[in-house]
Amino acid sequence: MNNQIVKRHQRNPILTKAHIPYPVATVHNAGMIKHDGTYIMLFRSHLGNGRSVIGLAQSEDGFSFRARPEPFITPAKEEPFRTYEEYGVEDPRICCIDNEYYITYSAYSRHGVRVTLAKTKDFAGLERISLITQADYRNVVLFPQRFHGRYVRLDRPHSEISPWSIWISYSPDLIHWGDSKVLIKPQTYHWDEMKVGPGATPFRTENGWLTIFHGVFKTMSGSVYRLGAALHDLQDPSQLLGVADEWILQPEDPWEVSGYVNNVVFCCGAIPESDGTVKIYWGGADSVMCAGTALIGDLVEICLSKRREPL
Ligand code: BMA
Repeated sequence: MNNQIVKRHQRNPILTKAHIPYPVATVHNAGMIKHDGTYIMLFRSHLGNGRSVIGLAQSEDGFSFRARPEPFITPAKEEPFRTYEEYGVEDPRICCIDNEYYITYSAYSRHGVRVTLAKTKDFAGLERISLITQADYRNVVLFPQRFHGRYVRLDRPHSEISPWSIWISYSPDLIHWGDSKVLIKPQTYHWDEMKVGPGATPFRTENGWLTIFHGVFKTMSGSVYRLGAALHDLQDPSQLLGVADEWILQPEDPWEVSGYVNNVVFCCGAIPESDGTVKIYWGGADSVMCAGTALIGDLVEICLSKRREPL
């Protein structure tokens, strides 16, 4: 069964508001990276006013996390970021390029949602670089290497004519982006028929770049967020080798089914290990952080053997 590709960790949820040393209503949608052998988790929390900040927790084994006493990213006080982060910062992704950690996160304001790019060398401080999208973009994930000298990202613009789809764009400097092309669209009467969006930072496998994305299906009792997988060509990530027709994870545990937003599993980070497994992290019901493990080979296999049309 496809829902067994990802084995849930026995101590889920692995991080909740009870573990956070400052007052928060939720802990979810965390970006992940391994830094000097330590697992770093940048997690989103709703504050009591309904707006979000980003905290940092760390772990030696990838499952037991300890949160820092203060949030790591709060809305900027300096322009131009202050205007666009007024309503909060959400859903970070982390990507290591040339020994620097780049963080992309949603910046909410009265002008819509944009994406801020920031960087750090060691997770001590943070330097904001630029707002790298206009409004109505979310879920920017960077590839951890350049292709023919250019940086590459996946993102998710939204328009009424082409709702919530996954696109690819290129940049010489991480700031100016272009040559955009649509890669994956929601499929009618399918588990992702309402929206798709990039999830975890892509990771390299022998067979291609593996991406984990979310797909949304609208029901009579609200929308259901599930996770899917896609495989991109190693040399040219705009070429899809396969998009798995079936989801790899859906809300099933009580803390995924019911919470701040019911029926949500939402992934912003995965960490491939040298033993052929990948640790996958997801927010459950926009309330708690969960983790699981999959065999990278199984994810590749489902992308190649059970394909659906990307567009
Ligand atoms: C999306 C985003 C995510 C959230 C999801 C489910 O649109 O807001 O941050 O996890 O909805 O509520």
